[in-house]
Amino acid sequence: MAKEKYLVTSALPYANGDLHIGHLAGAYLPADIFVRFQKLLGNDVIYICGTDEHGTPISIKADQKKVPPRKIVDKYHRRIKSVFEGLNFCFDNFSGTARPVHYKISQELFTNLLKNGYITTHTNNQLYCPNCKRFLPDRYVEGECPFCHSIEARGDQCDACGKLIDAIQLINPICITCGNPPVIRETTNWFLNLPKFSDKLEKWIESKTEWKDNVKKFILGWLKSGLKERAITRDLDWGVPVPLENAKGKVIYVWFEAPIGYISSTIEWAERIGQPEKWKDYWFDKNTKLIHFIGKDNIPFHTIIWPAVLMGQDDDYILPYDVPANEFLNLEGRRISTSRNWAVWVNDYLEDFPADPLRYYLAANAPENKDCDFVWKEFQEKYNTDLANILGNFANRVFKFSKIYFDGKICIPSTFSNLSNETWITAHNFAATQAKGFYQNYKVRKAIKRIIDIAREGNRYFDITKPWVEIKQDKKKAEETIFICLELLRMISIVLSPVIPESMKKLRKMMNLPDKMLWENIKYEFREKIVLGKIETLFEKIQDEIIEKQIKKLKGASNIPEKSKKLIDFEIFQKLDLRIAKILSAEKVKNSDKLLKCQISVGNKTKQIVAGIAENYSPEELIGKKILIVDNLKPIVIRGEKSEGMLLTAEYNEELTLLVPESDIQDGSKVL
Ligand code: B3M
Ligand code: ZN
Repeated sequence: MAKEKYLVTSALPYANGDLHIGHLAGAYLPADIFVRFQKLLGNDVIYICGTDEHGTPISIKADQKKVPPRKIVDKYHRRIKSVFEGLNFCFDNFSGTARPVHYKISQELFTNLLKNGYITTHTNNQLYCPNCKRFLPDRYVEGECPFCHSIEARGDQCDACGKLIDAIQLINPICITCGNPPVIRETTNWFLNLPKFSDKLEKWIESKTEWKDNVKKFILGWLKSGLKERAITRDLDWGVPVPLENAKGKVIYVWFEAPIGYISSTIEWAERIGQPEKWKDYWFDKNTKLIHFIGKDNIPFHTIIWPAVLMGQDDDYILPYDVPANEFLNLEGRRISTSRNWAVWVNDYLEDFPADPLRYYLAANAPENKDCDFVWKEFQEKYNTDLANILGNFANRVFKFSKIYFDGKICIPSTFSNLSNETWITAHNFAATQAKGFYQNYKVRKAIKRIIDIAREGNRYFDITKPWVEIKQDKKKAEETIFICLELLRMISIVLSPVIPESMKKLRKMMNLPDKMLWENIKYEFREKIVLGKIETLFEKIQDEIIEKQIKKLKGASNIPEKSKKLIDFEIFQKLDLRIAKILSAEKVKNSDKLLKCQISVGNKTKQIVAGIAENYSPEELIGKKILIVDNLKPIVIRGEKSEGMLLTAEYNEELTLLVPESDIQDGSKVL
């Protein structure tokens, strides 16, 4: 069969924060599974991603932290990339949009559209904050949505109804930096003439009969209400500069250039593998199926604006073949919220668990057609039931039996009973036909169900044939049973590998099967003898304690008011001696990235405190700072350094800040 060609992308995560499970469930894990599946089929597929490093999400974060945007971007690029590695993602390239290769191609596409008459310029009214002395594009302003009247709409999009907004349309807008209402000021910007693409876009979308309903409905509705020109430049200083003489101080709008990141990351990949022209084999070959995995809030950008950018080029870029968009994932019955820290952060998860349990639960419970809920208890139960009890137990009993009675060496039987034949055929059908069809259509939940059914069938077959009885009467019969069961496990080790690659690798190793495999190996392959390798437990049960720890962590870190919070008596609080202290000097603790030791003065005494703030503060910037401390803690020794108290900080999502008095009060003062 001719190989198919795929270019698969996941939405580029903003490099302004860490990844949580909601991100994974939407645009990332489904893509990784799809790519692994296509690679198994032997198709020609590359998987492209990177971080989205521009736009107001980045510059606002940089403003808040008072650091250059580049610093934010580098930090989160690193963190996001390492999380994906921890989860065994198989990206062919993971780039970032603040790199020269991206600037170059973005500017080229912009210039080309301009030359072809698809970009216009207008001087029009924009929101301007006289207090902050700046224009307020996109997320710098919030207000009431002109469409659904939700009061939390941002200047670029309303999360409640998903509509794109022009900041100027907001009702009662407010500058998010200072809280003042903005005024209106004229400025010149460049606009993408979307109406010119209306007919083409409509025809293109109508031809997409296979697309998910949620996606098609959304776009057709939008087209019907009429496309308008959209500003694709911004008065900002962080971004890809508009490549025109008369556009000083303007950058290209992030949503114009971010999807171009899919191209620039492919170019970077081609250069990295030493075939710099190879990216064109994908982007200019009409046989390539370009598939963008995204969260549903990104639909309009990927199905209207981005295809228009591609359609307006001289070069014959391919258009998206499909844009599978998942719904949202909630957490323990609530919408995931980064601002309230109601989230499971993937870095945190990886400290306590390997990748596969999360991959499994998120895939088996994926928000494919409707919003879904992540519940820690269900995570435990799903993993323990499907993997530990059904599949793990099946593997365990078969392997154990083989070791005890056959020394781990199973020969192929000369004949098969009807039941054995039927069992093999059913399993093969579940794997080769059904699971395959489901994977191909992004129905991973169903694929998983079918695969676990194979293990269920296996357990049933084992129970019916009773090899522990057979072995006493007819050793050959017992060997036949075990042989069939090993066949089932072999199939599972292939077809479940897109979801839980590490565990399936382990399973294959126990059966002495090669790491590398192809989907076509599901079919029966004559092996005279199967010799098992070293047997280990495939899936360790997840215990209650560790789940309780997660629930505690979630509730403890979130700032959602909680009824069951432990209350303490006032007397206990009174025992704390909280004081203002002044930092006299500070230096890094040897062999530690996190710890600083500070000499502080508290009224008429000085003492030393060791604090885990080295990643957030340099010793120099601390000198002279007034801070809050707990003055009556029993001294302890940390890394060989005495610490005689504790300084108070607040922490949110890896960001930490010292608590400081509002006015310059004498050190030693009591905090009441
Ligand atoms: N960074 C939006 C988001 O993270 C955006 C996706 C870009 S895909 C080209 O929700
Ligand atoms: Zn302001």
